[in-house]
Amino acid sequence: MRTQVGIVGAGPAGLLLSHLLHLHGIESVVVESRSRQYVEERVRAGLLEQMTADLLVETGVGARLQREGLVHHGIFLRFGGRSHRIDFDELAGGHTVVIYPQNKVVADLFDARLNAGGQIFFEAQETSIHDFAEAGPGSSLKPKIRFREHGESREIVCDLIAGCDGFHGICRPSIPRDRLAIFDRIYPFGWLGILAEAPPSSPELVYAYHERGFALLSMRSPHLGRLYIQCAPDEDIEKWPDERIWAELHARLATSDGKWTLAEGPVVQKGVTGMRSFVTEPMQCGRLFLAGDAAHIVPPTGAKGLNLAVADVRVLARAIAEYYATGKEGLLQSYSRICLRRVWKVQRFSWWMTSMLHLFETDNAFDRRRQLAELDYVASSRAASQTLAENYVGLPMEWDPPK
Ligand code: RFL
Ligand code: PHB
Repeated sequence: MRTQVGIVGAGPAGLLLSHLLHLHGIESVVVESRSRQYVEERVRAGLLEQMTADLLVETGVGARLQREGLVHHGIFLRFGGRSHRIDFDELAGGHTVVIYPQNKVVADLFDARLNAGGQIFFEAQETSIHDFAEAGPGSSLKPKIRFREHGESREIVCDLIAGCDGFHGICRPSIPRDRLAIFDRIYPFGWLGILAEAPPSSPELVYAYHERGFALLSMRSPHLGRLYIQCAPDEDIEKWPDERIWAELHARLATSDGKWTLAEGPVVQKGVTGMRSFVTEPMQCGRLFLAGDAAHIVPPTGAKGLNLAVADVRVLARAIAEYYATGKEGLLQSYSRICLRRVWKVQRFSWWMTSMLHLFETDNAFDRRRQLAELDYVASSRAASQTLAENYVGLPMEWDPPK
């Protein structure tokens, strides 16, 4: 079959791109290796920058987000047994963040695409992409996506391919190795995360630095808590019965006045996530454009992965729309450079939050004192807390490639 844009991956990046292109009158087909139910139930991110939430609302897929999203005006840093609030109203020009689960974002986008007649192939197997490197101006070759659906071979011929298939997808590895540079860092720890049927014990997120390791209190709704503790990168979840997880959360999140308590509830989901920073340069090759986790990964401490995927797609949709409207390649050719400018700033922020808040096994007593001094500085200096706040709520979009 033929279409204008072939999209690999029905995560937030792929689905939002398909939706934005549709609003520009551009046709796309999405190829996804998992079932709709699997993608909709996958527990992932929970925090949207205001710009991300606004885009969903402005493009008509934000009705449930407006009803159910929890707007937060600050976060707490907890260290030395005390809490320090970072106030976004005061420090970030009134920008906020919204708690709304990624799986609901994805479900809302599925509804929008399928109601508009969009085509999504689920449970595609053996997906591969072809002829993208050679396609483009002056070439008669067209990029192709091939896969098997219920045992039958299929081929999608398109003008452009968007590689939105996440970190473990096939698009990035299909680019000839000598046309990419990879930058990465793997952290010597992971996060053990739980979803608990318990009301959140704090109205806003709590990021805790503790000598036993980092802990984070987040939430999904007024009845559902999402909590994380720093653990070994290859931690065996079997060694963590619920009681042990709660005991560790109590210890790491405790305040020294003993006044704060953590509400417990049945654990309905748990898992371990590794942590890495990763960037591919450039994010495009011929007629293939990578977006979201396919191109870059951040450690979750800054809550940026999904937001960065949305920022990429915003640029890509505009570049593709300009290409079809005018035939000009300019914005398409600048796609990677425009995105990477933001990607690297967000990488820096995510690395900084991660290194300030986690225990590194190679660190000594000096490093612990230095981390505490840094937290104290962030909590007590307006300039430093403003730096955290403006990055956390989301940096403004910049459309010019870096000089
Ligand atoms: P996704 O979501 O991984 O989607 C990729 C899709 O591609 C499919 N796929 C394929 N399809 C066809 N053929 C193949 N060969 C394929 N291979 C893969 C996959 O099935 C999938 O459906 O990437 P995308 O769209 O770029 O979205 C990125 C986000 O999912 C990710 O960055 C965030 O979840 C990161 N993240 C957070 N981001 C935030 O902005 N705020 C947060 O609060 C936040 N918290 C988190 C997070 C990620 C976490 N984990 C589990 C890594 C918390 C955690 C614990
Ligand atoms: C989440 O709610 O899953 C979450 C929130 C903030 C983070 C990371 C994850 O920094």
